[in-house]
Amino acid sequence: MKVYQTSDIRNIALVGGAKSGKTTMAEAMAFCGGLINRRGTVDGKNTISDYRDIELDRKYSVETSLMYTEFGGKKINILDVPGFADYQGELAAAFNVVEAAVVVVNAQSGVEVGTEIAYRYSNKLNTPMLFVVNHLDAEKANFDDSVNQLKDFFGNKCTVLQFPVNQGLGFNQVVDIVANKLLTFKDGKMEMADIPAEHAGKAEEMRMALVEEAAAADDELMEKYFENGDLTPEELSKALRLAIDKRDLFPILCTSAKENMGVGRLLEFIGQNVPAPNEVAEFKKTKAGKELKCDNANPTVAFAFKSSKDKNLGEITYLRLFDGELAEAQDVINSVNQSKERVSQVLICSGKDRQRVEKVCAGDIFCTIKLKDVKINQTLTSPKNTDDVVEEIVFPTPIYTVAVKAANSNDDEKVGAALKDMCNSDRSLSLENSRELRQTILGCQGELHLNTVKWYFENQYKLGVNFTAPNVPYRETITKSAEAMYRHKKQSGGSGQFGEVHMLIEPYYEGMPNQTKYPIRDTQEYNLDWGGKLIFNNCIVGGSIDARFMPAILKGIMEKMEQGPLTGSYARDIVVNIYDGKMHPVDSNETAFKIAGRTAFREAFKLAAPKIKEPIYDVAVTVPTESQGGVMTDLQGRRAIVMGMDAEGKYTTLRAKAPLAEMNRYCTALSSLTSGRGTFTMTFSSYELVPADVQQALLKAYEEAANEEE
Ligand SMILES: Nc1nc2c(ncn2[C@@H]2O[C@H](COP(=O)(O)OP(=O)(O)OP(=O)(O)O)[C@@H](O)[C@H]2O)c(=O)[nH]1
Ligand SMILES: [Mg+2]
Repeated sequence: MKVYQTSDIRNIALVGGAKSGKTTMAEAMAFCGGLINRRGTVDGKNTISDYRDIELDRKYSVETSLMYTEFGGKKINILDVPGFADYQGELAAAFNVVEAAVVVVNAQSGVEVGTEIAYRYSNKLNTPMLFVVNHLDAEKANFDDSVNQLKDFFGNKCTVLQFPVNQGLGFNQVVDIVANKLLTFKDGKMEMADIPAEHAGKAEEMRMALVEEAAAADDELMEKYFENGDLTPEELSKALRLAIDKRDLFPILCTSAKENMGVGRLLEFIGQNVPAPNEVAEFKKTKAGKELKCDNANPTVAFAFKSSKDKNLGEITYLRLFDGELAEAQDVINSVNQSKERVSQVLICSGKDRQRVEKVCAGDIFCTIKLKDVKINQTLTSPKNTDDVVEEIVFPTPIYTVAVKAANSNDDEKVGAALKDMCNSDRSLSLENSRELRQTILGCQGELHLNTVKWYFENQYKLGVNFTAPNVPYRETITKSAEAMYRHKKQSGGSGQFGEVHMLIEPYYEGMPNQTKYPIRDTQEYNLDWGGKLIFNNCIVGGSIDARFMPAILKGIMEKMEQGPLTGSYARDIVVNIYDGKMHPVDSNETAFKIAGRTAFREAFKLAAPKIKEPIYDVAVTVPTESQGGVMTDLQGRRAIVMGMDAEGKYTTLRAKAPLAEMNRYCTALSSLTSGRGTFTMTFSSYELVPADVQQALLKAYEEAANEEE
């Protein structure tokens, strides 16, 4: 297999709406490059990039596939990224390792959720972008509508470089403004001819507008344009390349991936107008801010952006080489944890097929196997530049959480290992073993993402697993003062136990003066691990309880604070004053005082108008303005209080405070209220008292559960 030089490498990601034709496009690209001599189809389950069992089963992409094609002497690395919004983690990774995103748009539906998400990432990461209006052979294809929507959503940088002559059934011709030709597609071939008179006027007008726009990318070109009133094809090409790279221009091109029309020309366009890895306006940086210039002469910097587990090969690590070369059997250092690694094989991917190469040049994308311990977001370097750590990919934070439990407790360990595996290769999942909730909590991007996890459990790991709503981390507190005493006395057999504790408990609030009706001898303030405070005051006079028993009393109280008297939730924000008690000269010991402290606390708690507090979150929901009303009504139905709203472009962001208990599966509801276009974030705000009816329901549920356990 040939080694491609950096200047001959192009890295692109195929992104965009679900089912817009990315996988079909990737297949046509491989075909155009002569890598395959028959094009597979997604429905025929024989494409290069949708090869995983789950993809064959579902007939859509679930993971990004790495493949390549060769066109005009250039190696074009293609990342075929899944389009469903729930697989955004794949999108985040892909955007970090390519020089341009090719956003595939379905001509029948225009701008979709996936188009908008792709645009957002491109904006955030400053990645150049090309739009390809696909499905032009479909009966309902509407190029003009699609273009208008693109401009409407993403502005006037969206520039038509090709338009179809005969879209819909029978589609086979495109006017190419840059080539200044009519392209006709027939039997997988493309012919070029002069633009017929009926389209020549429009084409020339568009070409001149393009020349003027593109020339603005460079002062020298602008001067030439002013001098001659036009640019030569070479000058135009240079101008385009600069404008695309600087994100001053988003070209719009035309294809039918299914019929392999326009795909060869698209590859040629990419070869000519997407910068090589060493020609970009902005280089990737290390965390320390050093530019990685994709130069073979520099020491190696390879970045792991994806990993997956293969039945036979074990872990496959996908890497992008941001600097230097990398050869087979090269020793490298994982610059994140300083461990030594050997890259025993350098593999070039074409979906599930891999070919060994002796080395890869700066800028290339490849994979390798059998690394000891390299995770996504880690960097491999030469021993001499171990300070180089590539800026990490920021994966989307999970917005949907579920509690996971093995159906059969014998499988607990296996389920735990499978979850860990999945989270290792998909960083948009999260996993937490919550001691407080006594649940394993899996975070994901939505219902479809969760279904994917379920599919793996069922079909790959063959494990029965139950998914339930996560418990809500309630808190318990008191709302008035109360006193209680408890005497713990046991005098059967040998040495007995005796301890008596009297306490006054009061609600704690921020800034309260630390004084009670009893004089305080000693005070201790505890910031509880679960939030809130416990103030523990020793108000004993006359030595009714020895100071040495105070820690035991505190321990007993803490035990009850950890498992509150109402529902077993953590208790918080309480002042405890120990003001009296009794000891026995022989039988008093720590255990006795611990029990007395715990029980007196429980009794006082019950008398102190105890209340349940629930976590309230700051929620920011961004939705298309037309669905704002429905979203607001839904939020209010969730006991949320809307705090304000801001409009920006077509979108409105609603800010609200909402109880966590009501926000379970919110992503699903929001998706259906906004046709998938709404997004939201949630951050913890405070604990607030639950309404009386909610408290009643919680107490009842706790009682029932406790009875069941007995
Ligand atoms: N008529 C027509 N159908 C197409 C075209 N491109 C793709 N399709 C069909 O559209 C469906 C979806 O195509 P895919 O290639 O799987 O789309 P995708 O964008 O990869 O989908 P995801 O990966 O799930 O986001 C398939 O049935 C394709 O045959 C096209 O240009 N014209
Ligand atoms: Mg696909």
